[in-house]
Amino acid sequence: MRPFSLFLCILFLFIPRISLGENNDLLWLGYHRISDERTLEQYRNTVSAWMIEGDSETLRVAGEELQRGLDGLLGTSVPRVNRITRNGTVVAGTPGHSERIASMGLKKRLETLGEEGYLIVSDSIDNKKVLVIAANRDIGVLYGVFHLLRMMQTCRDIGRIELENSPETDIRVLNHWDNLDRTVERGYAGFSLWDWHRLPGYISPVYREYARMNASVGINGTVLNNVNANALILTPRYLKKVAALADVFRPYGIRVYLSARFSAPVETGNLKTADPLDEEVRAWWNDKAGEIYRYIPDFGGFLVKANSEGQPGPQDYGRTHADGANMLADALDPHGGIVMWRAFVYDNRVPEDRAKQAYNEFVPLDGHFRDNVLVQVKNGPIDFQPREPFHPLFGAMPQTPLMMEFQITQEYLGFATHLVYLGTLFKECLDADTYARGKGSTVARVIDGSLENKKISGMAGVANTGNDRNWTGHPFGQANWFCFGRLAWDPYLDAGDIAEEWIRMTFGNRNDMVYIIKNMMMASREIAVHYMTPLGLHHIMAEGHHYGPGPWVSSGRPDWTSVYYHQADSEGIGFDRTRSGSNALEQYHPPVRDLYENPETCPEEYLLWFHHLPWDFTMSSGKTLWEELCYRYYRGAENVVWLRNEWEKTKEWVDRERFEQVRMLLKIQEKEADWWRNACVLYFQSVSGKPIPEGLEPPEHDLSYYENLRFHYVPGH
Ligand code: GCW
Repeated sequence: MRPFSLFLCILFLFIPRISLGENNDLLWLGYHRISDERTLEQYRNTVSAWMIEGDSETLRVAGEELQRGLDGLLGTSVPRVNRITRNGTVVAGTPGHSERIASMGLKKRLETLGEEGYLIVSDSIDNKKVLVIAANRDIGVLYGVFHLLRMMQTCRDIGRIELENSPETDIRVLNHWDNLDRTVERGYAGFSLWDWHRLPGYISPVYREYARMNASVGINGTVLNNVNANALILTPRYLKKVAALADVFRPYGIRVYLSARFSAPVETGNLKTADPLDEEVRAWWNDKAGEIYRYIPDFGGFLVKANSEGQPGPQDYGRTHADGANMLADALDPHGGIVMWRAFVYDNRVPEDRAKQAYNEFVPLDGHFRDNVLVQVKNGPIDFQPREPFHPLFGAMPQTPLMMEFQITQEYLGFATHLVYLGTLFKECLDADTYARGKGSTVARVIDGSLENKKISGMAGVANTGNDRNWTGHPFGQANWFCFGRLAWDPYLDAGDIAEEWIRMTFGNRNDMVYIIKNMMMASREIAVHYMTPLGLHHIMAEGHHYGPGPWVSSGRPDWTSVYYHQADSEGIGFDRTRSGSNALEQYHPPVRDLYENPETCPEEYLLWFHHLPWDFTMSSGKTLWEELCYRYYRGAENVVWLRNEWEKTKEWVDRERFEQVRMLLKIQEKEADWWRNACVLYFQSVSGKPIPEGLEPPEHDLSYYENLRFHYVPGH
């Protein structure tokens, strides 16, 4: 060996073996050794061995997870045992497969926990202290394992555990807007995770990791393809690929669903019509369902976008959304499948405020859907804006299970470039009181079915994943995926607590670091609202790709322009949705309606959503509306500088790779926040004719500069 090569070899031996990007890849399941020695000591005394009783694929992965988690967190190999000979053995299983667990007198408690629930209790068996994870089904055991590991990852006391847990909703799904060519509509983290070309022969290890991550936060389903659907997904060639994915996901309790294109019988079945009342069409869907279940015996069902933004649907044949949904529901019902029918419908040929149209279409259909149909409603009445009031359909369809649709991918919140924690956005909606059945009728209670005693319930999140090595593009995008899962499982959790869990699991448990990052996350959404759409403004982004501001957009389909939504002129600004305007407020129950109807009592964050007001309207701060608008834009942009400064403080604690990534992204975010502020303030000034208040730094360029910016190949479009 040449001396230089020898030197390189020796050098290599001394280089620490960290693979680049490893922390990013592992997401929140890095299981790094507990750094606090006292906690470590306590954990090592409490957990010294583990056993899983019974045998199934799910129990096998639960065992693998325990092994991986405990070894990592405790920094030592924790043995699997089959007898309890020492204190600190974790015993996991179901009474069905474990006599030990069956004899523990947990039956009554387990009865209330359903198929997916579990309990974790400290107990003793044969005079030895044990930690028992018990569930009715294997999947509950896996969820219990993840719960115990999460407690350890977040340094919780595990000395004496006594807890029961089960999900509040039944269907907890990601919606992938992934196309068959691997592009992702509104995706900002690379290409689709699904390698359709090489499936089913090649099973990427990513699929299993994806399932693990989802299971760790309680997600139990995935809709693989875009709601703007390609009918090919329902053909045998693709069903084989779908089946291969379903096989990988199954042990983790993840069911596969598909977006169905309503016109598939015409496009791939050679029928002349897709009319849902036509016998041949109905027979085609029945056969299709049978075929799908031959490939995927536990197939979940269909998600459908119909008669929306150009997609085909039952209205093409003079039928209703219920006719369409019920036809598919009938086809799936014998196999146990469900239909998630989207309420995101609006039509520019309908001379009505877009915000009112879904309610107008769907409320009359309440009570007309089959039992296995859920109507999937976006959180707000327009479209995933930085801030929207809750959708009035929540609380208006007592006989229909309504599923929540949140958007995890940040289409309107800075793509995968801006640090925006969505926990606060999700919670704002879930906690909102619809007053449908008097005070306390929160959106969360509509969604989990408890308000009207629904038999089925669910929550969907439009995924932010892609084949970027960190899965979500922005390292903090991971928190939004995590948070969605936690809230789908339990919509009553606190956004701050979830943020804190994620930080601890992802970056470690140093309290000073956790404190800083949590504050950043908790403030981040409001900051973005300020520099993008303060005071209830909405839908003023650039056309089509939605990258950056576009308050001037005024040509083309009116309900796709900005001027339609902000209605700014020399007199004032805002969309009048009170009685004197579109009266969208009539769709809300009286206490909400009355509160919002009056600009003096309407929360300022929704002011311009519901009111058109003069520029000199006096705000609670004493400033005029014009001044307040300007101040908010400036405050939003300034606060991004604050975010950057806060992040700098974490430098010594966060690993270098992620620290640098976030640092670079925050720099871009700062520039883009300034861009939003400048473009919007200048544009609104051009209509209000008012001066930018003194003390606020004048924008760098003039309005025409911002209006003329053009971008090519914007992602996600
Ligand atoms: O938010 C809008 C998006 C479209 C999307 C549509 C929908 C999948 O701009 O890209 O289409 O909503 O939710 O159907």
